[in-house]
Amino acid sequence: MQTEVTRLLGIKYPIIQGGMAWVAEYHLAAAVSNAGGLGLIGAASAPAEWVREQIQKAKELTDKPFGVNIMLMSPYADEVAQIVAEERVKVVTTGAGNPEKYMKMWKEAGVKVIPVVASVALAKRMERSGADALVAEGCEAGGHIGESTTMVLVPQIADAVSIPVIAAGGIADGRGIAAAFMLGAKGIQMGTHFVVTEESQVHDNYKEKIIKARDIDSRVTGRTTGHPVRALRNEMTKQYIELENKGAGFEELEKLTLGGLRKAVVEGDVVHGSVMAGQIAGMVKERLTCKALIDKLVKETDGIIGGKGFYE
Ligand code: TUI
Repeated sequence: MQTEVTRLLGIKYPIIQGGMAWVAEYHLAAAVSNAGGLGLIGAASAPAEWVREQIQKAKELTDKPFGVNIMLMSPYADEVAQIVAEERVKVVTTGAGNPEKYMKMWKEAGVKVIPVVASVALAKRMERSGADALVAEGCEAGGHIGESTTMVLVPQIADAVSIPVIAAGGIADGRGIAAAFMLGAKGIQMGTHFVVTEESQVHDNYKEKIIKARDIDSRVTGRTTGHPVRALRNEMTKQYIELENKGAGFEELEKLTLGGLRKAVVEGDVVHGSVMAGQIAGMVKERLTCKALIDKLVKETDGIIGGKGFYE
């Protein structure tokens, strides 16, 4: 599965693990990179020194390339951006904003820059600012999302830019990967399936909640506040959506979700916490090691489109 993405990043397979807040720590990132994909450490809203430690620990576990995802709404984004350059991390992905102001610093440090975008407008702007590739993330994804689905976003972005596009949102098996290639992607990013891998350090309750999820168990909160977030339905999403329907304001709603992701991932409170996961949760039925998962994905994808000219 050699594509522009594997060549750009120096990896074996064009499969990237999403930089999920609280979930994507160094054990997971190193396991994905060791299995031939690209592992990411999710900086989320963590302090910069935590991110530096994570990078150093990942370097001890793998000699393969790995990356850091910077959540641009973080109060520590400036410092984390600096650390990524100092530590000569191979790849940075960004989410929930526009990373333009860091681009020059990263390029000078030899860091490959892959912004996550949810619109054609931002995709074009990122290409102009020097991005090496893009992740086009559809609203099937978990966490903070945009408006368009992967099915419509990926081909429009692939047509609008000449840098490689990596599809994300709604992909959990070889069929999804093959479909992404047909839409014009040269690689894919997956989050939810990696949450339940053996190497993932999240609370068992969180993994079980994903494995038990059905097709209809996904909800989006925060559409009224302009911060839509996809999670599995539970008491928190129920109360949130009820309050939204009653016209509650941002501050009241925010109280309900504050610290909610940590509560679910670390403490295992999947009733009142925020169990962010993609719509694809209903398809995730087994816990595998990262290597077994990636090998399975490659085999399935190859079985569908291998030799048809998509990996070039
Ligand atoms: O960033 C994500 N997904 C995330 S971030 C996150 S952390 C969080 N925790 C609690 C509440 C809310 C968030 C959880 N999941 N995905 C990448 C992504 N970026 N999706 C959409 C976007 C995006 C949206 C708007 C990127 C840029 C943008 O506008 C930028 C601009 O200024 O034009």
